Amino acid sequence: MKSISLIQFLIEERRAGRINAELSLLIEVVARACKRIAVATNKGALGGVLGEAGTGNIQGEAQKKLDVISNEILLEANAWGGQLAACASEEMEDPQPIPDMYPKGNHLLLFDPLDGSSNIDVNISVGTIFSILRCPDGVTEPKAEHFLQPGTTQLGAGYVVYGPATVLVLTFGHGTHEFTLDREVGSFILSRRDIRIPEETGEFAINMSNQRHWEAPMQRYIGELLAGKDGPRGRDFNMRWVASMVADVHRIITRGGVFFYPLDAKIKSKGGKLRLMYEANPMAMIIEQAGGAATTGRERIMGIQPSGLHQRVPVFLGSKKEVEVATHYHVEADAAV
Ligand code: AFP
Repeated sequence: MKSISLIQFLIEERRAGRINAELSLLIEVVARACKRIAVATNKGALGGVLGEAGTGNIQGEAQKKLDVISNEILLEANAWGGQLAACASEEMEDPQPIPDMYPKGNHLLLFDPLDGSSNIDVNISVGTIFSILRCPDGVTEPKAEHFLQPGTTQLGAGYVVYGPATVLVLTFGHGTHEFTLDREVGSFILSRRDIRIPEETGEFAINMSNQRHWEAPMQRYIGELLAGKDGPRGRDFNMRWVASMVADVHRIITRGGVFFYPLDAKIKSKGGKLRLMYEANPMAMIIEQAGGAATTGRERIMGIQPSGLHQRVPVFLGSKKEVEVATHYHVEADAAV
């Protein structure tokens, strides 16, 4: 089969009228920046990139050196291109405007530059997650409130997983597609077009150590999976938990499955663990475009009107049937109160 590079794919999509030139260029710039992040990440201990940076981020989390390096790579790559009005990042409290010496564009880029960074020092896959919004008309100096758009308004979303292979998964509202980095050529090559996630699955991902803190409907749902074929579900289930959302989601994109980061008593006051704008929303778009579902356990993630740039939400995403069963248990429990 003739290999199709990311650039060829984007040109095809532009000719088909499914993407415009500015968005296409932006995706290429982000993909190129992620190749540089892959090089930095793959150096491991030899690159002096492991360990703590000695700084903290807006989330109050200690930053890894690669968190900072990845953030800088994405900011630098996107400064001069002319497609963006501003960037927002998990690593920065406020949006970063495009420097005045460069032309501005009509897009807003949000990213988690290195998701799963607590796994870096133990050489487990990590990734970059990004979301693309339109900058409101007439806004030349975007502030945080200009980013607060529901996930349904995303023009595009993607992630790159830095694993045994470096893989980009991308959507701009016309299906979800996968590109694998050909390191010898330095190009992302189309490896799966129009991915479909099976509606049924026998595999779930959750951090079981939080079980005693979960809400009752989550206890019920996971309890039924653990009961296996002798329980109400009548089948056995397998469990995985990488603790890198990008790696867990990529497994689901590849073979189906369902991922949960539910509310629990420890994080209830924060609203959840994962961030809406640059983790939950982009992953929700990717999953929905692949035929899956993504909710908070009570509502569709992409329907949420954001209230803050670093807002956190519970995340249930993946194979549609399991997301629907778990969500139904929560809605039913709320209605019974
Ligand atoms: P880090 O980026 O701090 O490693 O957090 C990763 C993450 O945001 C997401 O990628 C994982 O799914 C989730 O946190 C893992 O959370 P636990 O460490 O509580 O299992």
